[in-house]
Formats: sequence, structure tokens, C-alpha cells
Amino acid sequence: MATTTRTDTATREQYLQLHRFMCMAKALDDRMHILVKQGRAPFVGSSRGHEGIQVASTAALGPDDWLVPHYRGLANSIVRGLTMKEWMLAVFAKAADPLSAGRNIPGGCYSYRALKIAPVSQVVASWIPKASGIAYAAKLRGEGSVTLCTFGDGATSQGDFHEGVNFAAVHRLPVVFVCENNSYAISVPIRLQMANPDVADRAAGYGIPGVTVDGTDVPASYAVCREAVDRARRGEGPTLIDAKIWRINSHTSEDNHLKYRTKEEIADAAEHDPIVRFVAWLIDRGWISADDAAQVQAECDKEASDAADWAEQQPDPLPEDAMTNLFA
Ligand SMILES: Cc1ncc(C[n+]2csc(CCOP(=O)(O)OP(=O)(O)O)c2C)c(N)n1
Repeated sequence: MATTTRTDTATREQYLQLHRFMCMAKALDDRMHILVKQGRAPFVGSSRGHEGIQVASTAALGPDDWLVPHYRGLANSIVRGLTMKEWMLAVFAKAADPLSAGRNIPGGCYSYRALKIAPVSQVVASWIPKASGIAYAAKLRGEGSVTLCTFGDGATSQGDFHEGVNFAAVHRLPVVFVCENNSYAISVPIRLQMANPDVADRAAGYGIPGVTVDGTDVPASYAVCREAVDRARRGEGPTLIDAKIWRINSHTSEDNHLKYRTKEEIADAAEHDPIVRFVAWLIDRGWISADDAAQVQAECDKEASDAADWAEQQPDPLPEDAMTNLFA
């Protein structure tokens, strides 16, 4: 297992853009929690705490690469080009929702072909073999694209994880596996789920590199993901990245983490907030001021609120379209 050191591989402008993407994801997340409390939206699967590794991993991709995210991948999708209005159309299940035409719970199951986002699924780990399949197709066709596949620590206890990673390793496929390791699968802590909590160690069993990184550290995460994407593109096969992060909220709005986490652990979240950490890093470099960072967040918060109010007014799907695009 290799553990990373911080390397600066992106420019000031790129890092400031990543900061804005993270603020956009937080703004949408916070707005969705408000909408759920108001009874206007049905559900939130929060990505708070995941934004750092999500923007870093997705920014390492090129425009022709594929993203196969898990259901918590809001910031991944934003980096690919998803707008706040589009996300809110999905939250309100409107006819113009480009993610599932109003057919799914927000973030639950969606795809966006134009942004090369392959279908997200609620069936944990089921997308991992699919990511290997996409990478296999790209290799056979000589397309040169790389596939980024993300999942949680719980997903690595599923058989699909083993099958997907093993197949990619055997065929040296251009795929990067990123475990967003928040150390919980709903209420099950990682120690009750695996005897070795370092997912990267498993890479040795597949004969591929495994890398552990602090997924709340954006520059370190970007360096690791960039290296893995470049390696995949050179035809050297997959990498398994274990990004250690901190789940800031409950598993979803249907869950209450106070039932299984201590108050102290929940309070510690602020120390592990990737946005707070990244802003401190940017300030340290003289690339942003605290006021500028707060201004970016305020702009994003307003945009998210406006997007929600706008989306809520858009037309609902027509009843006669209920069976469109359903196979069975
Ligand atoms: C095959 C399957 N089993 C169980 C579930 C119920 N379930 C939904 S999310 C989840 C936890 C997944 O945890 P993890 O992979 O660590 O991702 P996280 O939600 O923490 O990001 C479970 C067990 C499911 N959706 N699919």
C-alpha cells in the first residue's frame, strides 16, 4: 500500500474552480435539507464531507471520460457540468429533469448521457462491474477514455466489488476505483464490516496498485487521482484508491445518526469538513481571502435557493408518459 504526500498539480484558477464546485454541492445539499423539512422535497442522500474527493477525482478526468458515481456523487456530477437548475428539476421530479425525467428519488438513480455520467443505482456496488464493462468496451474500441467509478466502504463488502475490480485488473482496463470511505454503511461502522479497514490493501490481491489518501485534502486527492487516471490512459490498468473521509450528516434524511454515533463524533465533523480545510489551504497560499470564500458560498446558496424556487414552478411529467423508457 502506498500512502500519498501532498503534491501541487493544478493551477490557482483550477483550484478556485474546484472550491466553487464544492460550494455549489454544499449549497444544494443544505437547500435540499430545508426543502425536506418544509415538506417540499422527498429525500436527501447528503454528500457533505465527500465533496473534496469528489471534485478532485472528477477534475482528473478529461471530457471524453466516463463517470460511474454512487448515489452520493452530487459534486462529481457538478464537475461534469450538471447545473443547479437541472439538479432541482430532479429534486422536484419535473418533466424536464434531465437525470431521470422525474422518475426517481433525488440522486437515487440517474444518468446523464451528454455529460458521460452512466446510470447511478441504489443497488449497492452493482455499478462496479458495469464500470469495468464500460472500460472494457472503451479498450476494445480503442477509444482512449478512462472510467472513474466511485463507491462507499460498504460497497466493498459486496461480491460485485470483487468481480468488478478483479475483471478490470485481469484485463488491465482503463478504470479508476475510488472508495469514498466514510467508515459507515448506514449505521454499521467499518469495524463491524471488515477486519482490515484499509481498502487499498486489497489491491495487492488483484495485482493492482492501492493508494490511501486523505479524501478531505483536495490537493492530495487531486494528485493521487490524476496519477491513477494518467496510468489508466497509458494502458497500465486500474488503480484502487481508498479516500478516507468523514460523513458529516446522517446517511440520508430517513436516518438519524444520533442513534449510533456519539455527540462528540458528530461535533468533530467540522475538523474534517473538506470545504473548511480547502479554504484554509487556499488562504494559506494567498489565493483567496476568508471574505472571498464566504462570498462564493453566499453566491452559491442564493443560486441554489433560486434554482429550487424556479424548478418547483416547472411542469410535472404527463401521466401518459409514466411508462415511457420503462422496460418492464
Ligand atoms: C444490495 C444492497 N444492499 C443493501 C442496500 C441498502 N443500503 C443502501 S445504502 C447502504 C449503505 C452503503 O454504504 P457505503 O457503501 O459505505 O456507502 P455510503 O452510503 O456510506 O456512502 C445500504 C446497506 C442497498 N441499497 N443495496
